[in-house]
Amino acid sequence: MAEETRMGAELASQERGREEVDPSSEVEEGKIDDEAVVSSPGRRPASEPLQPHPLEHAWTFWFNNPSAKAKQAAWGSSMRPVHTFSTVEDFWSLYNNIHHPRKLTVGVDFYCFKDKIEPKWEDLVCANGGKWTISCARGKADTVWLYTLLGMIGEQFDYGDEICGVVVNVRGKQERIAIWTKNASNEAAQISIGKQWKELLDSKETIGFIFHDDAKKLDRGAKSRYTV
Ligand code: MGP
Repeated sequence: MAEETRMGAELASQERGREEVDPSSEVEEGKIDDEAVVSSPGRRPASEPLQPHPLEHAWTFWFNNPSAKAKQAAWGSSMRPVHTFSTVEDFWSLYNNIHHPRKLTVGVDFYCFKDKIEPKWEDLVCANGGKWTISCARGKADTVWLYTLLGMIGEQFDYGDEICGVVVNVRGKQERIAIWTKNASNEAAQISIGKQWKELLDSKETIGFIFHDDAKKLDRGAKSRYTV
């Protein structure tokens, strides 16, 4: 199995492990559960230590604090790296202990970026990049956030090397999720990422790609250069 697919499968299987057990699927009292007594060849003997599953990249969660943001002079001066992880297991233990977008305060920006890439236009890796954005109504972005994280850290994108990270901007009426990429002018790579993101989310919505250069110059007047 290709490494990306294997990691994706591991992430997904751990996600399924979080789902609640359906009581109707439990074995009837008095019946023998074949699954429980027949040893599966892939099953780890209890004596073997559990090996963590390394991700292709290390990733860092960043948090931009809204109360400090209101007072700050320069944008991003309240932005802080929170945690870095590099295994499937560490991802889940962090994810299960951090607030999901629905629970975050209005004004917060929460990021998951490849380690050593700062989520700023000024970062040298981001400087010539851009972003694809999906908007959700307030409180509705949790699934998009999780599936995007899983697709990204599980290396499900053909142009995964192009990806810097993902951000959720929590605002009064909406939550915006954006994937930041490195080379905005590489149209084929951006289109592929946009299309694969929509497939991953099973989304029919048209989404746009904005160059950071345009956002810097035109702010909210920046127009999408690509759409899928
Ligand atoms: P935003 O928070 O991405 O947009 O950028 P939003 O949510 O529409 O605006 P908000 O006012 O509700 O937060 C808002 C502004 O932050 C931009 O217009 C820039 O002035 C600044 N800004 C955003 N980013 C991502 C950067 C950045 O990477 N570098 C710098 N220097 N400023 C940024």
